[in-house]
Amino acid sequence: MKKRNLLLLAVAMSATAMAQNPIVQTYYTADPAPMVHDGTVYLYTSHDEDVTIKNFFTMNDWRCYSSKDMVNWTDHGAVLSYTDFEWSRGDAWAGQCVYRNGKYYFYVPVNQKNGGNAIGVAVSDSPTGPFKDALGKPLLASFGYIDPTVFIDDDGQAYLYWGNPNLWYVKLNEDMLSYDQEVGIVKDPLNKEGFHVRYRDADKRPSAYEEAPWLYKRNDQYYLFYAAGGVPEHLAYSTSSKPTGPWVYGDTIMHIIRDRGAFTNHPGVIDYEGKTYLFYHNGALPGGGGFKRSVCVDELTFNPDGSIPVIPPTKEGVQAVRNLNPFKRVEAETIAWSKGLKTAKDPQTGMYVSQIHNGDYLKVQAVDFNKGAKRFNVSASASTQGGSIEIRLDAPDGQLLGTCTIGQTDGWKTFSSKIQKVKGVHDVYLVFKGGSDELFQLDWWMLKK
Ligand code: FUB
Repeated sequence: MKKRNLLLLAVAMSATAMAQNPIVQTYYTADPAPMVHDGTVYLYTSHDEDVTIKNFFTMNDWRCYSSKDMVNWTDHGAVLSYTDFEWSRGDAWAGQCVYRNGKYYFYVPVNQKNGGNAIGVAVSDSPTGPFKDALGKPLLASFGYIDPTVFIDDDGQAYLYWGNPNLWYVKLNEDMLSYDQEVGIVKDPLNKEGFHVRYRDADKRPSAYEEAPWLYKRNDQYYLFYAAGGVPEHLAYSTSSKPTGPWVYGDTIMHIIRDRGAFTNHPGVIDYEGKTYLFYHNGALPGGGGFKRSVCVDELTFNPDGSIPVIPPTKEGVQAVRNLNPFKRVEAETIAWSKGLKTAKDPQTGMYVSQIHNGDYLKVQAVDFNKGAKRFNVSASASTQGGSIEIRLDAPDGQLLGTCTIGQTDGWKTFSSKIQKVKGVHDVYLVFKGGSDELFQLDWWMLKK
């Protein structure tokens, strides 16, 4: 191979090794709604099905992921579906889950059986479900009632914003299942002072506001993030001294994503471990696009006056905020990056990694080997042919620490293999080898000293 080709190959390989966005590769995910609770980031997403029907959003359920380090995301699977609302016929679009008084409230837009838009609320005792329809009927229902977002202020008052093409809010009651009837449903005027002007105004809407509101507070200032445009959408923000406005237009925070974007975008903003993060979506996974989107995350910073500089969407994503301890069981579905894999759930094992074929791999980032490990243990199930796992450092073709052979099994079984001793913090790649069929499934792995 010529020197120039070798150089290009090296650049391509390091770009693959570095990629962190989109943060989920096993499914198409969209409409991120992050929630920080008890030191963990829970990321709720909508889910674009692999097969798009009638060239339109094909969305049936909402998925949940969690992370303590912002780079390795544990897949909790689909935690709520439109079928959990007996009165719904589909369109599981952008929702948000919030915690209050020991319960988790998941606000979601769906289509009613009679065809109209509606916002439902499901409740659970756990952030990862199961969630159940709390009311047995919509909380709110009318045309354009989509994209609910809930913000609980420091005084305990909760606000639910939503809507496209209008922007509405209600003040939720303490029960989170009803709203202040005296205040009622308030429609924002969406004037140009608050939401700027449209630069593609074929649809004659009053301002650049499109959809996907997200309310956030910093230093007594309220920020409303939203998708603006129209289509293709960019992300913008407005500010106010009150959670109910009047809003003052801020600026664009993310331009239209031209390189492998989607025609929509959708913001979700959190503070975690001293930094602020913007979750959004693009169309960057293989086969991706407007109806096959993928959630990404990048850091959001503030200027000294509280304004927000434009955030360029990156492939590299964000840095790990802490290292991962591999001497405790690591769920196989805790993944920083993967190729060719899916996840699945069964009642006995919970979530596991599935669809493993020769050449597929998964990466776990910032793994702290400490003073070194002697063995790699893994729980696998191989009713088909089995295969092997290469444990490699820092790249899919990086230093080989060991190879764990997975024989045929009748159910889940723990396999173990010796590995070379390395110290310090590394990215770990589990690279799967074997024949041409599906090899095995993985439940968890861990290192032994
Ligand atoms: O995911 C379906 C719709 O696309 C959402 O409700 C909007 O926010 C846009 O992302």
